[in-house]
Amino acid sequence: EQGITRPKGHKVSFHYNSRVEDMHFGKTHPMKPWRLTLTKHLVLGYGLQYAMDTYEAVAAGKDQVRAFHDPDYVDFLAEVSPETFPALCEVEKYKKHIANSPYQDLVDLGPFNLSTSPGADCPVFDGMSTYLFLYTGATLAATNQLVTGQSDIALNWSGGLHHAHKSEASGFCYINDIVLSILDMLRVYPRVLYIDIDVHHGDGVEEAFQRQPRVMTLSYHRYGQYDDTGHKFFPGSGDLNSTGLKGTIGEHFALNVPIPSGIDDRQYTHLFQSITGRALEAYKPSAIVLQCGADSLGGDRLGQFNLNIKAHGECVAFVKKARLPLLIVGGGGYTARNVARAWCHETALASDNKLPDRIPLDIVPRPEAFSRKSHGNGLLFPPFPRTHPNDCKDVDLELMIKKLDY
Ligand code: V1P
Ligand code: CA
Ligand code: ZN
Repeated sequence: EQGITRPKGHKVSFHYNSRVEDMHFGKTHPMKPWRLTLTKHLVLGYGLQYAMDTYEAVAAGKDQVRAFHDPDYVDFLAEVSPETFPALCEVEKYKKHIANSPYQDLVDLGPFNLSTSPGADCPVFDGMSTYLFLYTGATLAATNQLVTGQSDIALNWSGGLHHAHKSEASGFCYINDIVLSILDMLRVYPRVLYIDIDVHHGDGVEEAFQRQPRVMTLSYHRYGQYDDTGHKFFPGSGDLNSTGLKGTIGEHFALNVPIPSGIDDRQYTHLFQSITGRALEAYKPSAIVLQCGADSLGGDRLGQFNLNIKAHGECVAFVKKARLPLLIVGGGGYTARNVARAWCHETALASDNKLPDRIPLDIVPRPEAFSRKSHGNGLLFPPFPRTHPNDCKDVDLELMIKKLDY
């Protein structure tokens, strides 16, 4: 494509398998793999494939997933489907994994926090095994590119499922591809910095490495009351004082930036650059994993921040400036047309390309997704409508920056 060039001085690889697009979590479920289809359409429409090495992902093996997850959980995930779920629930070795959940009344839960009820966060759906092992395979292939020195930046927009626990699915996440990636990185790199700009707390990754000084986790997230229902914003963890497991050598190697709703571009960029800059300086990581959840954008169906795509992308540009091996993964993002815009823009940033703002509607297969009258057809179109009042006070943010600088 005209104007698209390969970056000088570094190599970028893009890892993906279109089969993840066929998945449906359920009619009312906010997680839509369709956002990955739209992202692919934009990336290809702009011609960014000419700037990177593109790899078709293959499924991760069960043995690879067992590096973090409970072997029973891995067996269950490999076999589960809406058809096999009832019988699997009766298998003795899985019965001990039926947890006491505060949401027990709301949905009929099976083992590992999985459920076939509509409305469950982690439903069992058709083809889910294929989907889980594919997004994980893509992240592991991307990681392999980095640790072998074949890529300097590796991208997997279908990964970044930061809530999954060792033997439990949580918040739309089943396999924690990030934890598996970092475990592979630790064979090669002395220290890994994990940065998470999804609007939700990266609790699964933090928990996995809470005793581990060789991994520093840094999550920026909405924290506090969800609305007037009395519920907390999911998952409810990640306050300023959670800094790693006390009494272990991992203490002080977790950082959390809890943020009230409605934060704007200026405030977020200042927070992000101050705290991330300081973490880089103090921790001196050998490699970085950046989770780019796009639910921190304004107008997201679940998120409560007011970021524009430009500010979201500036986080990627800032981290890239560290010139360290960098894995970039996706995560949340529930207003599909905006997720696709952000991740396409960030693919361009990773490969040193500046895209024309006019989306090539004549080339993308679904131009109607990007040509809404109300939103215009630009890539970084002007500010999202402010859907949440800004509850962030500059003085409080400044205090937070100070407190985190220990
Ligand atoms: O708030 C909850 C729990 C489940 N409820 C009973 C309380 N769950 C959230 C989960 C959000 C997960 C975010 C994942 C990620 O960080 C990474 C991929 O982005 C939730 C919400 C919400 N508004 O927070 N679940 C749902 N909405 C939901 C809605 C409809 C159907 C199924 C789930
Ligand atoms: Ca986060
Ligand atoms: Zn999220």
